[in-house]
Amino acid sequence: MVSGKGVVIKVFGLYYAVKSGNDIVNCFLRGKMRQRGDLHKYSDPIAVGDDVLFEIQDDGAGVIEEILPRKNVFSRKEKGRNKREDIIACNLDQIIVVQSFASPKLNLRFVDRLYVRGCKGDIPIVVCINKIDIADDEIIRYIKEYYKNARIRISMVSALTGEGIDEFRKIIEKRVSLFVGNSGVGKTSLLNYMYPHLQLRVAEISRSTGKGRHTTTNVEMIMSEKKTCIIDTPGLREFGLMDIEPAAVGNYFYEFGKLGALCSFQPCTHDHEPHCEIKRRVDAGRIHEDRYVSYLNMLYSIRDYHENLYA
Ligand SMILES: Nc1nc2c(ncn2[C@@H]2O[C@H](COP(=O)(O)OP(=O)(O)OP(=O)(O)O)[C@@H](O)[C@H]2O)c(=O)[nH]1
Ligand SMILES: [Mg+2]
Ligand SMILES: [Zn+2]
Repeated sequence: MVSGKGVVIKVFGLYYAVKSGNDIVNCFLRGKMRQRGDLHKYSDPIAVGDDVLFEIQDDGAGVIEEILPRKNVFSRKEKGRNKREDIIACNLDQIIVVQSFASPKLNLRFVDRLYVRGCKGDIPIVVCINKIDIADDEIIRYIKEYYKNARIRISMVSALTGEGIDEFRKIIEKRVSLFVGNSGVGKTSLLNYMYPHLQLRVAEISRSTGKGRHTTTNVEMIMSEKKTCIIDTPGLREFGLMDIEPAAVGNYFYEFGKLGALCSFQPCTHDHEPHCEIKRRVDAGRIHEDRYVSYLNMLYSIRDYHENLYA
C-alpha cells in the first residue's frame, strides 16, 4: 500500500482530486471521516485547499485517511437554523475580491460584505477591480473617495490590455489566493492573462453581462510557478454574515474604528443614537456617505436576521 500527503485541488461529487508532488490522485473519503464531530456542521467535510493524508489501495483507488489541521476556513452558510456550512476553500493566505468597473456593474457593497467576512475569519482581503480599459476617470475617482481612510488594498487592472497586472502579480506571487467575485467580472481572464499556459475556460466576448450563467463551474486550485496557488471559483453571489453581532459590525470598518469610542451611547451602532461621532463625520464629508449606507445595509440585514431568529 502506498501512502502520501497532498493538497485537495478539486472536489467533484464524492471524489477529491489530490495533488501530491507532480501526481494527481483521485481519492474518496474514508467513511469514518464523515462521522467526525467537528466536521459534521459542514455539508462536505473536505474542501479545496485541505492538506490530507491518503493511501492508495491495491485496486488503485485513493482513500483520504486524515485531514490535517486547518489554518483557516472560508465558508458560506445559508440562512436558516438547520442549514449546514459550505466550505468554499481553506488554508488561504488571502482572498482576492474581483470586481469590474462595468459589465457587470461595480458592486462595492459586495466588496464590503466580503471584507467583513474575511476579517471575521482572519483572512486578509485584497480588492482587484478589472476592466480598467473601459473605465472613465469619474468612477476611478469615486472608488478612491469611497475607500479613503478604509485601509483596503485596491488593485485596478485590465485582463485585456495588461494594465496594472505587473503590480497585481506581485500581490499573488508565492501565496495561496482565493479569487471570488460575481460571474463575468473576469476572474478567469485575469488568470489566463498572467498564466497563459493554463488556458482556462472564459466566457465568450459576445456574452453581455454575465448574469445567470457561470463559465467556471467548480472551485479549483490552480498551481503555477514559484509556489503561487490560485483558487478560482464560480461567481459567488450570497454569503451570510449572521455570525456577527450587530454592535460589532462597525469594528470592521477601519475608518470608523476608534471613533466609535467618542459616541455618546455605548455600544453605538451608529444608526439611531444621538450624538454619534460617525454620523457627524459622514455629515462633514469625512466618511463617504455611500460607504456609510453600505454599513447600514449590513447592520440591518444582520439585525433582521437576529430578530427573526429569536422572535
Ligand atoms: N473589456 C474587458 N473585458 C474583459 C476583461 N477581462 C475579462 N473580460 C471579458 O469579460 C467576460 C467574462 O470573463 P470571465 O473571465 O469568464 O469571467 P469570470 O469572472 O471568470 O466569470 P465566471 O467564471 O462565470 O464566474 C469575457 O467576455 C471576457 O472577455 C477586461 O479587462 N476588459
Ligand atoms: Mg471564471
Ligand atoms: Zn455612533
